[in-house]
Amino acid sequence: MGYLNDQLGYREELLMTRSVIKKENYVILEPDGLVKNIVPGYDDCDVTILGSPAMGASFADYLVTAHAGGSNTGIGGEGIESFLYVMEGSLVVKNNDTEAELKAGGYIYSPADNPITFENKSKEDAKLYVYRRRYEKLDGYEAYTVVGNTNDLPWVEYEGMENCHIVDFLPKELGFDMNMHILSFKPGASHGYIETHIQEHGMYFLSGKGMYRMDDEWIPIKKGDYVFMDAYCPQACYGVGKDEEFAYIYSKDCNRDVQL
Ligand code: UGY
Ligand code: MN
Repeated sequence: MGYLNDQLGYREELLMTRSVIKKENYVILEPDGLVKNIVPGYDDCDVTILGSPAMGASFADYLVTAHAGGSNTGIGGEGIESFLYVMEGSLVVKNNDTEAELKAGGYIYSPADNPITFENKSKEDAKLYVYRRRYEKLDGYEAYTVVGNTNDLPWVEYEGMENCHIVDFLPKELGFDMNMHILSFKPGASHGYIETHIQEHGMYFLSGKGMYRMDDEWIPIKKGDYVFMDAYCPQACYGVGKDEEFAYIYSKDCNRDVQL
C-alpha cells in the first residue's frame, strides 16, 4: 500500500522498492511502502513512524498529515524533548509557555518537561515532520522553547562552498542536546568530504534529487524519501538534476560527551 501516493490495489508492474533497511547502519524509506500507524494522542491525522529505536536510532521521528480539525493532545514531556516542523499548510501549536500559529517553514522545539499540543484550525491538510528524543541533561544548563520560521533564519554558506547552504534551527548553546538543520545543494554542489561522525541523523528530503553515499554505496535519493544514518555511517552527497535544489531537514545530536 502506498497511502502517500494513492497506489492502492494491484499494479501492472512487479513489486519493487527503493527502500533499503540496514539496521544500525542506514535506512532509506521511500514514500511507496509507508503505512499509517495508530499513535495515541493524534486525532484526525495520518501518522507514519519513520525513524525509531527499532532501526538503531536514539530518537523517533514521524511524518504527519493533520487533516482540517486534526489535533494532538501532547507530544513529548516526561523526559522527552520534542520538535515539530510544518512543511505544508498551517497549525496552531501550544506548550506550557507558548502559543503560536505556524505556517510552512514554521517550527517549535519544546524542552523535555513541556509537551507540545497542536490543532489544525485551517480547512487544508497540514504536513508535518515531528521528532522526539529522551533529553540528556547537563548540570548548569537548560533547554527552552524555541519558535521560528526558516524563512526568517539566516542561510549561511556551508563550509566555504558557495552553492550549498545551511540553516540551523536552534541556538548553539550547551542546554540543547540536539539541533535541526536544513542543508540545500544546488545541482552540482556536494559535501566537501565524506563525513564519518558519531552523531546520528534522521533526514526528510524536502526537494530535488541527489546521489547519496551511505556506508559503501552511492544511492539515488529524492524529495519525499526518508533516511536514517546511524553513528559513524560514512555519508556525503551530490545534488543532481536541472534546477531544483536538493534539500533536506535533518536532526543531529550535539553538545554532550560519550556515556561510558
Ligand atoms: O551536519 C552534518 O553532519 C551533515 N553535514 N551531515 C549530512 O549532511 N549528512
Ligand atoms: Mn552528518
